[in-house]
Amino acid sequence: MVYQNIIVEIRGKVGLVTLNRPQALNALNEALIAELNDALGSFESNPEIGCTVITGSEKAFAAGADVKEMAEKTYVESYLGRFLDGWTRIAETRKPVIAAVSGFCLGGGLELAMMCDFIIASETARFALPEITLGIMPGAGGTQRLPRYIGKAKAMDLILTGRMMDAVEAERCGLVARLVAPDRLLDEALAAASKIAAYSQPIVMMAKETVNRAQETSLAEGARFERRLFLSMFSTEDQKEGMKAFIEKRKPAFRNR
Ligand code: DAK
Repeated sequence: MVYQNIIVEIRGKVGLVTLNRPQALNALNEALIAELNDALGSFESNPEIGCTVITGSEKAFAAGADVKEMAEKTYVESYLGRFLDGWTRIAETRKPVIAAVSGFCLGGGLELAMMCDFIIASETARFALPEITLGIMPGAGGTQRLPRYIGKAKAMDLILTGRMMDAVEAERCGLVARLVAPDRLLDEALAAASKIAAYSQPIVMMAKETVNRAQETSLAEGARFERRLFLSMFSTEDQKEGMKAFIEKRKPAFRNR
């Protein structure tokens, strides 16, 4: 696929996607989402890649779904044409994905960032779900994921008022994992991604799957799921290598087996 709305690079074991529609503050149109899905799919099937970073520009991670593309849609046309169906693919990614966010991260842009495994933000980042101002509500998981990240009270505040939250507030309330100076953003995200990608890939993927279970099930069921996957790790060569390397005081050489 030829990419016109994103830039795709491979940095060591890390896949890097830069959203690239500067004329529209990286508004997420159907073409961009299709390209993003294609890139994520190629990283998923590439055994050399262990983690992905999605980033935008200094001014905008993404200012939302493309309002100009949506404005005149009818229900039947959207339903029959499966408009916006492609968005769910991102949350199904099995390898870890980090969102490196600078500038505006609004609407569908924030929903995309929340589908990633964690967000590293620059001090300039600004977050909002402003859909209410357009006569709609969030539709790509925002009403479900935001309360899970930051709790009901603050999620209600943001979704019902549409107000913007700055990066400090976003970190304080748990939306953002790390806050960094603007010129450090990509380096920090790539360093985190490289660190993850150097670990055993199947173990990392199982850890991601297990943490995600915490959002979907009861504590008892989640703990049972964790126990089952934990014990299964003793059937991997990487568990043997990781523990042996610790005892022998050397770095482990994981082989994804
Ligand atoms: N869509 C289309 N174009 C956009 C855009 C957007 N979301 N955001 C900005 N742009 C365009 C502007 O129209 C402008 O284009 P020109 O006029 O130059 O042609 C250009 O980007 C620069 O924007 P501004 O001139 O407005 O720049 P400012 O610095 O003055 O303002 C701003 C920046 C981010 C505050 C402002 O652009 C703004 O408020 N943008 C809209 C933010 C917004 O309302 N976002 C939420 C959109 S609704 C779903 C999946 C996803 C969604 C729903 C369902 N399913 C899977 C079912 C998501 C919905 C949304 O995100």
